[in-house]
Amino acid sequence: MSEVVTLGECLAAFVATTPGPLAEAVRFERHVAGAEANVAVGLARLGHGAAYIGRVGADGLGTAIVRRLRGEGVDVSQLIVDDAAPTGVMFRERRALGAIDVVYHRTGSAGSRLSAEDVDRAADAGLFEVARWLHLTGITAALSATARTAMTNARDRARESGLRISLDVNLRRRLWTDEAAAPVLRELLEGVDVVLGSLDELAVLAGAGSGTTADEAAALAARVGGLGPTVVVAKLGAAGALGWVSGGSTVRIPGIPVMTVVDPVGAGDAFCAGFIAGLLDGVELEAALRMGNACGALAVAAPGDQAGLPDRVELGRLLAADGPDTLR
Ligand code: KDG
Repeated sequence: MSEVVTLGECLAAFVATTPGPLAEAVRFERHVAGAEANVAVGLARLGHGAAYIGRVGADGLGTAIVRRLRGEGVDVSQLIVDDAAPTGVMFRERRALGAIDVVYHRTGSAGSRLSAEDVDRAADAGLFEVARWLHLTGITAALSATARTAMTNARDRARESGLRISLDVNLRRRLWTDEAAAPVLRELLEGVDVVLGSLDELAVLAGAGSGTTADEAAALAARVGGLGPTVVVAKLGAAGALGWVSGGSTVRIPGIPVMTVVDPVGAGDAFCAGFIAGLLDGVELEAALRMGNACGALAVAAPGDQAGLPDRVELGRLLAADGPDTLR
């Protein structure tokens, strides 16, 4: 049985093989994507078993997702194959410069049909009794009304069972606006222990204006902390990360220089996996931030969301080169 439970939508991601705008992309590689699934795979590679609650379609893409997650050691016993809707799909361009655009085909997908009953079934199977951690992301809340109730049900069950809960804000502006997302995510925060996000995401959550700089990250994290969580992490990308703990102390760690960024998408999920693994290991906040940072750096150095997620040996090597040894 798994230490971590997560839920969401896993997608088949068709990623352009060459850099340039999507309009010019003619060749694509198929990857498995989905923020929560990326975190589950990252945790499994680091030796912390994860169970994934979700739905895929009864089609080849759904089969590919199930095989991939199972092959990574993720518990897919609660990943339902739903023959009433297709597996969600995304197309993603590659860019050497500027923001990366995606096109989703996921409205009405199997993944968006995730429901509170799916979480009930997972709970009946004992998932929440043995786990120590629940990881959620804002993406699931944007999928559908039923997916949102699945999240609140999972959060409430996790609280009842004494699990720690993390929420990665993960705003997806192709799914909803900041104005629509902010109140929903704030409501979901109740009972969440750890909130993670980029500066712009934390600003939306806190109702702060845009344009926060890395130097203002501590004040922004404290504002989010005022909404209830005991730990807030600002993911600063190449500039590293900042952690805030209730009571007001903060830790800032620098980024790890990456010579060639192959594919930046999924770095935030890799960070979450490394950070949560650190807290489950029982290391201090700074060491957990370093683990998250190193996982993010390794993820951007490989194509797709999951290929670069490190195992303990790879992570240990990078951390040994980067700073204090945080290996178990
Ligand atoms: O964090 C990476 C995710 O954005 C990607 O895997 C796809 O989950 C995804 C989404 O909904 O955009």
